[in-house]
Amino acid sequence: MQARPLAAVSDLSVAPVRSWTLNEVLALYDLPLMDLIFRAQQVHREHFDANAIQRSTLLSVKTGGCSEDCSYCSQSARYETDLERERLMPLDEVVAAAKVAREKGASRFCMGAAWRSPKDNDLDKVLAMVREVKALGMQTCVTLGMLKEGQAEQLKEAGLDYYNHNLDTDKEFYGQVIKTHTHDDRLDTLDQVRDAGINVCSGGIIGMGESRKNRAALIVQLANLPTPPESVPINNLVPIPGTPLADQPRLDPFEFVRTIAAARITMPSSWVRLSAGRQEMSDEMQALCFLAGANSMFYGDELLTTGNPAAERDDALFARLGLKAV
Ligand code: SAM
Ligand code: DTB
Ligand code: SF4
Repeated sequence: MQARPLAAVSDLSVAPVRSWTLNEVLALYDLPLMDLIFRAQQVHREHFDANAIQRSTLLSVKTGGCSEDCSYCSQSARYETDLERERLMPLDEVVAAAKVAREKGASRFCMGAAWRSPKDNDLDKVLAMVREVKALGMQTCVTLGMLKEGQAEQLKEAGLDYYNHNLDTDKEFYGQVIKTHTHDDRLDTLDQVRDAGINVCSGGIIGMGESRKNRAALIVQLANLPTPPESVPINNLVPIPGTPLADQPRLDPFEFVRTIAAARITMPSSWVRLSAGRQEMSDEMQALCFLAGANSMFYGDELLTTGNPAAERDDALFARLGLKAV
C-alpha cells in the first residue's frame, strides 16, 4: 500500500477502518511484546514513513486556576500545587514563541488554556492567536476545554487545523479521576470539532491507577469514534505534587509501549504522539515507543507546566536513530 502523504493536514483523510471489540484489543495487549511490536511495525510501515516523526511545540497561553477537578492536573484550582496562576498571554508573546518554535523546526504550534470551556471574549483573543500563528506558515492546534455551539466553526474560520481534547481514560474509570465533567461531555466537544471540519487530536493518560482493561477500553473508544482522531496523544502520567495522583506508583514502562502499539494497530493512519512523560524516559525507551508506532512528539523544553526534553537532546536522539522531522 502507498504511504500516506506526510503532514496531510487539511484533507481530513483518516478513514474509519473497522470497529474494534474490547476482547480484540485485550488480545493485542496479551501478545508477547516482540509479536505485538512486530505487528505494530507492519501496520506502521503500510501507512507511514517509519523514520519520520512529526513535532509539535506546546505553549500554555493561560495557566492555572481551572475550575475542574482532574486528579492529575497541576492547573486545577482545587489542589495546592506550586503553580503560579497566569492570565491569558498577550498576542505578541504568543507570536514570538511560535516564531522560535518554527525556527527550531516544529511544524505545529499547540496553544493550551486551563479552562473548563472558553468564554466568548476569551475565544476572540484565541482566534487572533490562531490567525497570526497560521500566518507564520505553521499548523495550528488549540486545547481550550469544552466548546459550546458555534465556537468550533469560529475556530475553523480562523484557520485552526487541530483541536486537542482528550478522552483521557476509559468511560468506566473516568468518574474516579474527574467529577466536574463527564466522558460524554468530552465526546460532545469532539463531535462539534469534527462537524466543523477541524482535525481531531484526542488521546489519553496512562498510569493513573487504571487497569489494563481500562487502557484497552480507552483505545477501543478512540478507534471506534465515527472517524478516528487524526492525532492520538498518549501521555504517561506526570505525577504532580499536591494533586490526588501525586503518589501514584509508576506503571511498568512496557505497559506504556503496549498502549502505543495498540493505538498504532487500531488507528493505522493516525499520528500517534509520544506525549507527556518523555522527560522521565531513557533514549532507549523512547526508541521502543517509536518502534511500537509512535510517530509524533512534543518538541521544546516545556509541555504546559512541566518539563520536556531539551530540543538539543531530541536533535541528538534523532541523529542517533536516523529519524527525520516532518
Ligand atoms: N483544559 C483543557 C482540557 O482539559 O482539555 C486543556 C488543557 S489539559 C492540561 C490537556 C491535557 O493534558 C489533558 O487532557 C491531559 O491529557 C494532559 N495532562 C494534564 N496534566 C497531565 C499530567 N500531569 N500528566 C500527563 N498528562 C497530563
Ligand atoms: C496532550 O495530550 N498532552 C499535552 C497536550 N495534549 C496539551 C499536555 C501535557 C501536559 C502535561 C502536564 C503539564 O505540563 O502540565
Ligand atoms: Fe482544567 Fe484541563 Fe487541567 Fe482538567 S486537565 S483541570 S480541564 S486544565
